[in-house]
Amino acid sequence: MSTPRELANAIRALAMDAVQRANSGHPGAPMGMADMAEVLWRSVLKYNPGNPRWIDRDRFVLSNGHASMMLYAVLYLTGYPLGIEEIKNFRQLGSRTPGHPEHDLDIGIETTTGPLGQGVANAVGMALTEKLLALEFNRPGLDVVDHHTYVFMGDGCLMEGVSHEACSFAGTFRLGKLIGFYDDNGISIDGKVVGWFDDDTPKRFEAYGWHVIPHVDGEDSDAVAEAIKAARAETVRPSLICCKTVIGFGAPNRQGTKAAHGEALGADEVALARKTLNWPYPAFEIPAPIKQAWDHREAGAAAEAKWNELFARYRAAYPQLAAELERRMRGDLPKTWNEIATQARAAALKESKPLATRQTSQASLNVIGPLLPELLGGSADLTGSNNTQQKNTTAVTPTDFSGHYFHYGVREFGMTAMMNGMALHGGFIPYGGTFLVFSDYARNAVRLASLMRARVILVYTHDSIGLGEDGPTHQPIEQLTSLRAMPNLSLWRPCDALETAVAWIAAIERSGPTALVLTRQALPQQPRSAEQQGAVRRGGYVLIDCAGAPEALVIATGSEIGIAAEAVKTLNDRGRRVRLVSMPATDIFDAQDAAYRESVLPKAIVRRLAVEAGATLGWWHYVGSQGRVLGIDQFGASGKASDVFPHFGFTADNIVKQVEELMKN
Ligand SMILES: Cc1ncc(C[n+]2csc(CCOP(=O)(O)OP(=O)(O)O)c2C)c(N)n1
Repeated sequence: MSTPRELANAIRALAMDAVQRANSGHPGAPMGMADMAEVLWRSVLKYNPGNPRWIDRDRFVLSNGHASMMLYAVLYLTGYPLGIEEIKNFRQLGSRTPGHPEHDLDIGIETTTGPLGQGVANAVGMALTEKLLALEFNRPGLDVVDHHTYVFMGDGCLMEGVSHEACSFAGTFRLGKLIGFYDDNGISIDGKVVGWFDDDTPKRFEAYGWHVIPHVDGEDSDAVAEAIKAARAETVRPSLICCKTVIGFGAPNRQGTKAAHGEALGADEVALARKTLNWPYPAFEIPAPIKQAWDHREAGAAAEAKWNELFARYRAAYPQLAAELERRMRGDLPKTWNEIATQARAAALKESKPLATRQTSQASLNVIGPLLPELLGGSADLTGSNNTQQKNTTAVTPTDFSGHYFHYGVREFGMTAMMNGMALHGGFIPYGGTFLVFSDYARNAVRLASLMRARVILVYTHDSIGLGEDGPTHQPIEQLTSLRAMPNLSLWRPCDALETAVAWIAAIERSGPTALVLTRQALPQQPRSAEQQGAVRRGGYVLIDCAGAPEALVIATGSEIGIAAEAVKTLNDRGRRVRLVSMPATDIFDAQDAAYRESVLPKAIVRRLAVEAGATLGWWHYVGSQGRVLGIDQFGASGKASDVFPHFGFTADNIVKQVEELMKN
């Protein structure tokens, strides 16, 4: 029978061979963590390679994603549909084995990792979701939601601030089924970390309220197994297992050095490592007994069959709950969704008073939320400003998980990365609020949500200089443009209640992230025909038209629609023919067919003015070389919104003037 070390060496061999063949990649961490992985995947983890979507599987996150070859090796060895050809194609264009793991559930990859620290936060989000779903769906003797979340992290993850945000949160919220492994090898890219990372990590995690198991020899599978046993026995606090490992373990001249971190070992060193590890097999060849010992297909299918039997009993006793859990985990909206959306639109259409879009957003939430239990909100300590808490909900607290809202604390990045984990786990559509200007703090998590097409909803209020007295530190300028530049992210900047409701509906229906950019200050409600109401969903539409062919176009979004409408009416009263286009979601407008886009923005009309209280950069594309943009390419100013807007030229009079100047050309 193969020893645990031999089995772990299969990971080491695949990692060093794949990196060698690609002549690119990170052999060191996979070689150092191979024994930990062997114990976890062969003796602990609950999974079925034949069904990577099994809802009660344990979740595994490789936060130190540069160690991707460890994960690919394990997925191949245990029998996921990831063949040896894919291992040989490591890092090649079009392979399933890219440089860093990319969310790919068909082969068991739960989340995209590589940007260090975020995997830890994803794992916290997953563990949080498991705890919420268990409370909501489990019934006595029928624990159909009952799994752990495991995460591997390295020095890099722990140096990153986001690990602090997420791990502090996990400790406070007592996520007892979260188990982290710290790959404590003392090395990062620049060398020995002691020169820049000398924290007492066990003490740090104890201070967070974690259960810490320090000083485990990560290359001793018995010690690792013991530690995992202790971690699983702790049900209240999350656990951190601190594993001392040797980076590049087995490569005699490279192990323990920074040279093992991020480059191929070289043919000679690979040959020497084969000797050291007593692994005499050719590259990419795993002897049958070792492959067999790793193969988890049968055991995994049996584990799932056992759960299926439990779930059948659950379904018999609670048919509705069973169907609901399955629906939620599939991410399908309820059958009643169209009616819910209709209600939200109808409620918005009833509004007549000026309201901030953060208020109309709250109003939409109050309609949709009670009918859509998976919609789970929170805010990074700006609940009263973001208007994110649905009426009649209470917040989840560390000791009471029956609530339906999260106070994430002042942790924009952690919140967003945790929401990614929640969305990926399945069962919830998370949304979270902060000020638009602080989206920058969270930005890389927004980027990963976009890369993974995770359904998270980012509620960004205080969307411009219109927030007033808090001044330039809080007034976003370039954020709209920079978020719009992000592939796969949808962004809405609604101008009133109807556009806000439509934005929420679009966000909920979308498979991917959406940012809702909302005002602090009140905005008037715009009148619309039934056709215009329907066109809001197209991201850009004619809000005010003139009699006859327009001579000029004004394109505006959000809070600038009010003054633009006033200006266009004035111009048309003066006998001009000017059209106003409302463009709440440029990405959605851009995705419309050419005929529709032409009908809204006819090419023949070259006199165009875009109006938005933000950077002008993105608007030239819409106004062309003969157009103008009324925007802001400098930082804002502290003062009353009613003073700051005119200060930067945002008045109906100035729009009239700008259009008249355009007309002179
Ligand atoms: C946010 C982020 N910053 C920088 C990097 C580049 N990077 C990749 S690995 C690494 C060092 C990580 O050190 P450690 O976690 O100790 O990994 P090990 O050396 O053990 O493989 C860095 C800086 C990254 N992937 N993500």
